[in-house]
Amino acid sequence: MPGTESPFPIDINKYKKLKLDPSKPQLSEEEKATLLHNIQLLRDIIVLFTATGSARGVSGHTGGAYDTVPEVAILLSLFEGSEKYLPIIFDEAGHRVATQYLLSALEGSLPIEHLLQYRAANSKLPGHPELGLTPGVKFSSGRLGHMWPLVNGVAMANKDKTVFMLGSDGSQQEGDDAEAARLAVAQKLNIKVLVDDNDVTIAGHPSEYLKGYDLQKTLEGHGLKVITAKGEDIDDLWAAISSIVTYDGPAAVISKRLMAPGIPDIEGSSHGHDVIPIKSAISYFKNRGYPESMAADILNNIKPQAWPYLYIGSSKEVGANRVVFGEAVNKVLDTLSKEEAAKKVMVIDSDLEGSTGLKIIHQKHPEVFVPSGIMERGNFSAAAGFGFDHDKFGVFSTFSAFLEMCISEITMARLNHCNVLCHFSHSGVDEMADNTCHFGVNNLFADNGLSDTQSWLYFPADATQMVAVIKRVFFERGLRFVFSTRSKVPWILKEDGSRFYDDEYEFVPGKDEVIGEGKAGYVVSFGDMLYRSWDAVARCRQKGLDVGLINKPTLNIVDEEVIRKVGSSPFVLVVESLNQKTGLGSKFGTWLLERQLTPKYGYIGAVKEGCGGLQEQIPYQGLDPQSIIVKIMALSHSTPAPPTA
Ligand SMILES: Cc1ncc(C[n+]2csc(CCOP(=O)(O)OP(=O)(O)O)c2C)c(N)n1
Repeated sequence: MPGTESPFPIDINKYKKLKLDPSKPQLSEEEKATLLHNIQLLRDIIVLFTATGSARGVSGHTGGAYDTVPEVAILLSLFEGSEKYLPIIFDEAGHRVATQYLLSALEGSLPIEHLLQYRAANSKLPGHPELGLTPGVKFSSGRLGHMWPLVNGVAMANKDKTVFMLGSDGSQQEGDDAEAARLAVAQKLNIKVLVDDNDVTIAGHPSEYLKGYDLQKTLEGHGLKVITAKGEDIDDLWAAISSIVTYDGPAAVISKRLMAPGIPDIEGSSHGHDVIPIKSAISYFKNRGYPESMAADILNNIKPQAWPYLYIGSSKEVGANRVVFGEAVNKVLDTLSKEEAAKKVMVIDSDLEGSTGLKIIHQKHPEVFVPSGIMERGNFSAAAGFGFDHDKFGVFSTFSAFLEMCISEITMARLNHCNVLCHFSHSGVDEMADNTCHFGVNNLFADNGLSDTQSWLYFPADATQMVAVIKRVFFERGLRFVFSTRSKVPWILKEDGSRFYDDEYEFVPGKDEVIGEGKAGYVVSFGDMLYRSWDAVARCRQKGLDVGLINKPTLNIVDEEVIRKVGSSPFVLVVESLNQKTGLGSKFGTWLLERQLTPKYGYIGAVKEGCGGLQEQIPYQGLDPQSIIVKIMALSHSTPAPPTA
């Protein structure tokens, strides 16, 4: 039976339990053979089930989890041999979640067949481990640099145990890891960090983009005992791990290896960071001596799921606003000479240039571009410092989820009157297979200045509006935040079918835009929710309910004229994919009331942990057009509650 209905074709029961004693730093021949057998078996399983993420078009990560299998096999053998270890394999690189799903299957918490649903919507196998969601998963991880500090506390609470954490050369770039190392040393915590130093992250090789970064020196400098080992030499790796396990105090093994060793197409390359392509997985298994049909029957029979829906009021073509950001910046830079551009502008990346649109700036305007590490706080502040000069402008970009990390730096940049243009992509929840830890839903946290300062938060609704926003605000002073989604968005259309935002359109900061007038009430929306709201509004109108729609591309500034217009209508509904607790809807009601405007009021946004998958996330949060219509109907039909005595 092909596809995901197939029985899992690799027998997990061939895993052989093994006990290892760290007081013996040399493996016997038998121990070595068993370890190598287990490593190969577990690696094959990881390759097969992560490749289903490729097949169903939901991406994923193969190489990192595959890399750390030798460390995992050794840790399982230590846990088998003694109770003095906390039997959780914490991992600071949550994208290596395949390891945790595999461990769940090994301990019997998940049926192995279920792993073929890797990253499928509602499978409970999302892109990062989420505690409480997946049977057998023992912690949440996914934001780099966030795990070691927490594991320190776990070690403090379990003083009689040795606590392990898998590390990575990407995650170790985060400043929090340095703080965690210092605390572990100061408190003599019995914590052991096993770092996969494969010299690969998303955007390239740390040895090239972050010269001087040296894990051995860094961790030794903090005071840990550190051993660098050959990760693919099991004798060397065991000698190193046994040595740090018998040492009393914080210690690390740095495993040097190529990314995805032994997987021909992706070995040593950044492509190994992502999910393995189907073709490479099939040839990997062929090389490994499996019949070709084994992987092919499964992988070739999984198809990406399409959700055809004909939206009213937006184009069939879609644009990737997160990429358009970079194109729009290039258009501005094209107007300057290279020398002028280099003097005036600095664009800094945090290992996500391919995802947040900076790559095309890197390619076309290398004179302004600084590739940097996974160090969002430091990189943001560097951009701010560049823009400390009144006539210079820093540009910073990462995912919206990590805006939460930079709040304090944003405050200090504001107090230093810096000029920074920030692009936070992957806002909201749409198509976020990476799931909850990657949701970018607290964007309004960026508006954290007092009332006597101003920041500007912009969320363009389509690609033409994105270009217009950047053109207008690029050389404005102060802190400017521009948001985009992971998903593409269509162009907003007028009722006559022409584009609402055309090449003549000029963006005005702080101005709300009336997409459609209405007498029955207004929906206020922005970004990726505007076209969905426009569809919902159009369908209400077809049923005779004359609803209007407002685009609010500047999230945090009140447009007095428009708020009076919508506030004088029977109802206002704010629709967004940001956090319902902290988004526009949580403010708009106050803005109405303080102007003595009292329409019926409702607001909807993201309300719960994600369901994984892509298009499924929006309806799961109750944000699809049908759900918007239900909310519109409820507001337009409900009568005000009678006043209480
Ligand atoms: C705080 C934070 N910043 C950025 C990311 C996005 N991101 C996920 S994995 C990754 C690169 C990780 O490299 P590494 O940990 O060495 O993993 P490997 O490439 O070896 O799998 C980045 C930048 C993230 N998850 N968390």
